[in-house]
Amino acid sequence: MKYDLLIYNIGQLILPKQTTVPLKGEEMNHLTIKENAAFAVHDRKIAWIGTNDEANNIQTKESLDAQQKVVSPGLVDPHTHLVFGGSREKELALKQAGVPYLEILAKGGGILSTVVATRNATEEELYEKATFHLNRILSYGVTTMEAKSGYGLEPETELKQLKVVKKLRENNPITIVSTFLGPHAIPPSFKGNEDEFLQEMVQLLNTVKKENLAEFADIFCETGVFTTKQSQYFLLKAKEMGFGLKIHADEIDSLGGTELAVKLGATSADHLVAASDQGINMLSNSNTVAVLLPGTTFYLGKDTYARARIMIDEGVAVALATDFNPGSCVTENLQLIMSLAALKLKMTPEEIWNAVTVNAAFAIGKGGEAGTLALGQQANFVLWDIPNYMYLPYHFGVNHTNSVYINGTKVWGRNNNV
Ligand code: IZC
Ligand code: ZN
Repeated sequence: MKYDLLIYNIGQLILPKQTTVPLKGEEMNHLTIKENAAFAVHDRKIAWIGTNDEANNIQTKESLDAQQKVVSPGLVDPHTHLVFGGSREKELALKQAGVPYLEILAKGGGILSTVVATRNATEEELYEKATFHLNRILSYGVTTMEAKSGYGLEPETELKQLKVVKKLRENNPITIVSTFLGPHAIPPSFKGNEDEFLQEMVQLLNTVKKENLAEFADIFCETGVFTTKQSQYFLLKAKEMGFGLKIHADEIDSLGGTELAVKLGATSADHLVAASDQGINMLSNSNTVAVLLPGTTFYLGKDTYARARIMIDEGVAVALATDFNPGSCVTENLQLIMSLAALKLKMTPEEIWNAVTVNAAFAIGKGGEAGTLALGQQANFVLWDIPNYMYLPYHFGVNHTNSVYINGTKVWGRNNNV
C-alpha cells in the first residue's frame, strides 16, 4: 500500500505505553525509546511503525527526513484556564510584598479581578485573546489540552467562556476538552450565601449539559473558597448529570479534597501540594490521576512542592500541567513545567514524559486516544530539536519544538528545512 507520509531517520522515537488505565508508580519510570525508527501516516492516522532500515521498502506519497531528531506523541496539557479577560501584572508588586494569594482574593483581587475583566469582554474579544494563547501552547508541542471556565461566576459570562472554547475547538486543529468551573470563587454578591451560589451553579450545569458545552465539572476546594462539604454537594450533582469530575484540591491548605476526589471517582485531582498521607494512599488505590502543577508553586514563590516522589513511590498515577492562568501561573510553556518537575518534584525523565503524554491524556478522559503513538491513532506528533529524550527537562525555559503535526499535517514549525 502507498502511505500518505513517511517520517524516517528518527534518532529516538518516544513511545509511551498503550494502556487502558493510567500508568502508576513504578510503571511511570518505563518508557520505550525506539532508536533509528520510522513511521508512516495514512488517512490522518498512524499506519505503520518500524525501523529506519525497513522504511526503505515503504511506498509513500510524501516523506520527511527527521535528521536523527527526537520524535514524541503530541503533548497533553490537562489543566489550563485558557479563556479570560485582562491580566494581573499589577498584583505582582503585592506578591513581592508577601501578600498571600488567598488574601489578594479575599480583598476582591486575584480571581475576582479577572472575573470583572472577563465579564466586561465580548465573546469576540475573549476568542481573539484565547486564540493567541492557544497558538503559543501549540508551539510548545501540545496537541491536546483542557480549558476551564470560571471567570464569570454567573450564567451569562460562564456560558460566554464555554462558547469561546466551543468555537476554539471548531476552528483549531488542537483537541480541547472543556471543563465547567463555575464554583471557582465566591462572587461578592453571594458572600455569606455560598450554598445559594452553589445551587445557582448546579442549575447552570443543567444548561451546560443541555448545550453540550463541557465534559467535566470542577470546583476550587480551598480555605475561603469552597469547603469539602460544598465541593461534595456540587460534584455529586455534576456526577448525577453525567459530567466527569475534577477538583482543585489541597493546593494551599490540606482540607481533604484529595480524599473526596477518590471517594467520588473523579477523573483527576489537581494541585495536591498539601495532600495528606491518607489522600496519597487513597489515590494509589484508585485510577484518579494526580495532576501536579509545579509552575504554580514556583510562581507563588512557595518552598514546598507537591510530594511527587512519595506519590509515585506509593503507586499514584501522576500527570503534569501548566495551570496556565492570569494569576497563579502565567505561562503557556509545558516544557518549562517538565523542567520544574525534574528540578523541584525530582521526577525522572521517563516519569516526566509519561506525565505529559499518556497520563495527562487519562487526566482528561482521553486515555487510549491521545498521548501515545500507536497504530490506528490520530497522527499527532512533535519533532524536537534535542539530542535525546533526557535533554528536554535539563535545558530549561526555552522552546525545543522543531515542528508540530496534527492528523499528519504540520500545524507549527520553525523556519528551517524540516
Ligand atoms: O486566576 O488565580 N488557583 N484558580 C485556582 C486559579 C489559581 C486561577 C487564578
Ligand atoms: Zn486551576
